[in-house]
Order: sequence, then structure tokens, then C-alpha cells
Amino acid sequence: MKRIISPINLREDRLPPGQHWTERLIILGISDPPETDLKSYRLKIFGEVEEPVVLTWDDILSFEKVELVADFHCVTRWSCKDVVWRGFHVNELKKLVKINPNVKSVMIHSLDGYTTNVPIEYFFDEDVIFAYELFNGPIPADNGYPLRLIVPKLYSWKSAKFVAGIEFMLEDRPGFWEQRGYHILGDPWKEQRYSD
Ligand SMILES: Nc1nc2c(c(=O)[nH]1)N[C@H]1C(S)=C(S)[C@@H](COP(=O)(O)O)O[C@H]1N2
Ligand SMILES: [Mo]
Repeated sequence: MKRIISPINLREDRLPPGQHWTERLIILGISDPPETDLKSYRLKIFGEVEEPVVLTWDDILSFEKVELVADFHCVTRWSCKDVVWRGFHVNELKKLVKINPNVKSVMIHSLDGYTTNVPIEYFFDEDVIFAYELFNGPIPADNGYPLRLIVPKLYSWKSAKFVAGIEFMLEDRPGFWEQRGYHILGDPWKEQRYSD
């Protein structure tokens, strides 16, 4: 299995400004986790693509499995070191759909109604994966079962849990927290917590 260590773990200023380390992930979400049955679960890839694609859970398991080790930085100032996720790399999507070359941003849609936007250059990055395992087992319900996006270089509200849709967009558009005052990008080293 291919192993990726996020470059953020290797920075000299590994802990971003205004953050402190915690022992474990703290569960944060807009509601209780949705109930999900893998037999009926579907992942939709749509928007600015030549042909939209709908994936089953078996399709997801057929992609090359990768392991990502990455620190996790929450905008509420806690950070967790060396979290281990397993799943598939975002580049798998490029094999499935022809993406409009003018795409600027991606909106992630989740089963709890949550959305979050990620600029295309942050989305297609070396350390961005869709994870279905956390440490030694399937992702627990509270942490995003069955599938979550992990974007280590941005605050963790961008690491959407319970992912069911990936929408490619020509213009960036704010998601759930971005509409409610969170920063449109969210770089922890620039302390892009809230929009002014
Ligand atoms: N679908 C969904 N994803 C989400 C959220 C949410 O409410 N719904 N909360 C975000 C926020 S604000 C944080 S800090 C992290 C928390 O991840 P954890 O509960 O696994 O620690 O998930 C992010 N992803
Ligand atoms: Mo958060």
C-alpha cells in the first residue's frame, strides 16, 4: 500500500499559530451522524464534467488503497498529530471523469446536508484523499462514516465527513460554514479562521 506523509507534518513550524495539541480528534458536527447502508450508498461526481458518474461502494473499494498520515487542525484551536487515514487518492477521479479545464473549485456535498468548497489546486494535491478508514478500522460514524475527504493543508472544516457528492465548479462558491463567517480558504498557517 502506498504511504503518504503530508508535507505539513514535516514543516519546521509544524503547529500553526494559535493552535495547541490534543491527544485525540474531538467530534464536531452540525448534527448526529447520518445512518448509512453501504449497499445503497452512492458517490456522485457531477458539475463541470463531460459525463457525471455515480459510484457504488464496491467501485470505491476497487481503487488503489493509500495510507495518509497527516496532522489535523481545527479552527477551534485544537490540533491532532499523525492521524492515520486510508482510502483512495483524489487523482482516481481524473480517471473516471473528464473535468472541464476551466474548473476553479470543488463543492463537497455530505449526507448531513453539510457542504464545503475547496479550490481546485488544494483539492488535487499530493496529500488529499477520500478516506474510509481511520487508524485501524472503518471510519467511526461520528468521524465521517463511510467516506470523508481529508485536506491536511486547510482547517479541518474542509475535511467533509459523510461525503456523497463531488461537484466541479467554474467559480468558487461558499459552503456551509463559509456562508456563516468562516474564511473562504482556511489556511491554518495564515490563520485564515474567519472572514472579516
Ligand atoms: N459532513 C460534515 N463534515 C464535517 C463537519 C460537519 O458538521 N459535517 N464538521 C467539520 C468540522 S468543523 C470539523 S472540526 C471536523 C471534525 O472532524 P472530527 O469530528 O472527525 O474530529 O469535521 C468537519 N467535517
Ligand atoms: Mo471545526
